[in-house]
Amino acid sequence: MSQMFSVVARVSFSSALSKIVLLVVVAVAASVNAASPNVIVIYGDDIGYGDFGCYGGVGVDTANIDALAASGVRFTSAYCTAATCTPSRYSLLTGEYAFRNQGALILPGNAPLIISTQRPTVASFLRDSGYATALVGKWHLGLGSADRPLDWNGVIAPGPKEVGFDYSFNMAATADRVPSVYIENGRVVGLDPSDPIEVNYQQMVGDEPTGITHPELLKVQADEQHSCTIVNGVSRIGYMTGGQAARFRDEDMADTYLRKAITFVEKHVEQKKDQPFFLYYAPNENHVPRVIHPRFAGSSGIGPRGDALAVFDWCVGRLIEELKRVGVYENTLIVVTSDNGPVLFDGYWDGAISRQGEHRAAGPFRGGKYSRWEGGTRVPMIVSWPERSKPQVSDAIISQVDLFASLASLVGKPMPENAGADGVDVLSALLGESDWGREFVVQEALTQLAVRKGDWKYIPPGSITERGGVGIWRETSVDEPGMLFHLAEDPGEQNNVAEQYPGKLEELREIIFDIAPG
Ligand code: NG6
Ligand code: CA
Repeated sequence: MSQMFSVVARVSFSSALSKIVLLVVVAVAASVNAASPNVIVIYGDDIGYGDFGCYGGVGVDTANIDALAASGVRFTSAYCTAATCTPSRYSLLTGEYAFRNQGALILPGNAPLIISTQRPTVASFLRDSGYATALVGKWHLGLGSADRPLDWNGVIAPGPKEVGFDYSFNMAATADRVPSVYIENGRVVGLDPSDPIEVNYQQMVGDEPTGITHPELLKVQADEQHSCTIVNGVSRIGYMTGGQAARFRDEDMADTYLRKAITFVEKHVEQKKDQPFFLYYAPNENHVPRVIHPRFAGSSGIGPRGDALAVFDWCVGRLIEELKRVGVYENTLIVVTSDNGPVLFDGYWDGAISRQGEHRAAGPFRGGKYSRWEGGTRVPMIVSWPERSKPQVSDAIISQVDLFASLASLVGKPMPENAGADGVDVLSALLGESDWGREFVVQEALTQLAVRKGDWKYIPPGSITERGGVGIWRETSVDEPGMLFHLAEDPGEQNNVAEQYPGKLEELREIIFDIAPG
């Protein structure tokens, strides 16, 4: 155990025979319980409630995830905190609802870090509790500080390391945003110093082709927002120049992240078998652009979006195989979930809508990414710890914001005082030891809120934004006093019963008011 410290006590005493100097070496284990498992959070991107076979998904083979679900706990009422990436990731790592941080909006690739380095995160907490910690995959929580421009050619900090990750291999934001490079421990991988990177979201830098000027160079056509600099035949959001040798190939991204995740586990176990690890593994699948490696292209019956899900499933399976091979699978708690609900068309013409067939990405729920309908934040979530899990399907209401408090409970330590306080310890639900999670959960979409309590869901006045089809945004206005749904009878949120149950509406309205006044 790395964080063991030795107390060497020199106790001298005399006896009838001689003076004996006794060295008493007392090894005191640090705070981690001997039994503390490794923890791996596999955070899918834009994967909907209905996308995996075990949640009813059709046309895609997700056998590895389905098997994990069968041996662990599969949740039917698990929520990410928001219907987009940055706020959900913020909450998962900090234990704080993202609406409390005004910077927790979909970030451009050159945004500064939005997590204060003073704030404990799941990663820093586990690190301080004796875990080795690693991030592999999508970051999208900003890099660098707000008071000076980030130099992509130097040390990129503060970032993952400063909020608790010993090791990091990540992209800055999303695959559809520049800079299209990997960053390992705060440095762009494979950067040639004579070809420095420059990034700009306001205006063009350099003279490289864009989706607008050179559509003939594109592998996949894109809408205007996604038509800036072309990297690897894909036009992106934002402009970049330089860093040619460092640019990633979308087709290889899943393999690259998987290899880094596996290498981290392998090396760690080889060198420090007794120290537990925390791996936050955030693949790109199935965020746009869905540019699939040839060996998976066409592997699903529903086009590149399904192929991306198959890739995700394959990565989960490979990682599990590796955990088994190095002998740590049994004592590893694995969480598989998603950062927001599904979206079919999200800027690139990849056939996700026309080819979906019978597949319903949000399952029985209405809406998806960006929206306050259930489909925006109710996500698949599977928790498996072979040594401990009581396999079952659980209807407990839980939120990803609860992860921090639950892991604190797992390692038997109190939450740090200045940690996010919105989480509830739902460890026993995560392990299948209880079917109770939390009483209510707040859902956010593009800064507007909703709340679910028991079977009821309340959507305050405002609007609901959705992708309505290829190139179409749909906006639903929610008038006073808001909308009320009974989710058990009406999971698809079709019948607004606000008028029939004014008392219930008031009860839920007050929850929102108390938790987010104004
Ligand atoms: C949106 C992008 C979308 C996607 C999303 C972030 C436009 C029109 N759309 O702004 O393509 O990148 O941001 O997705 O620019 S998320 O999963 O990281 O939140
Ligand atoms: Ca996402």
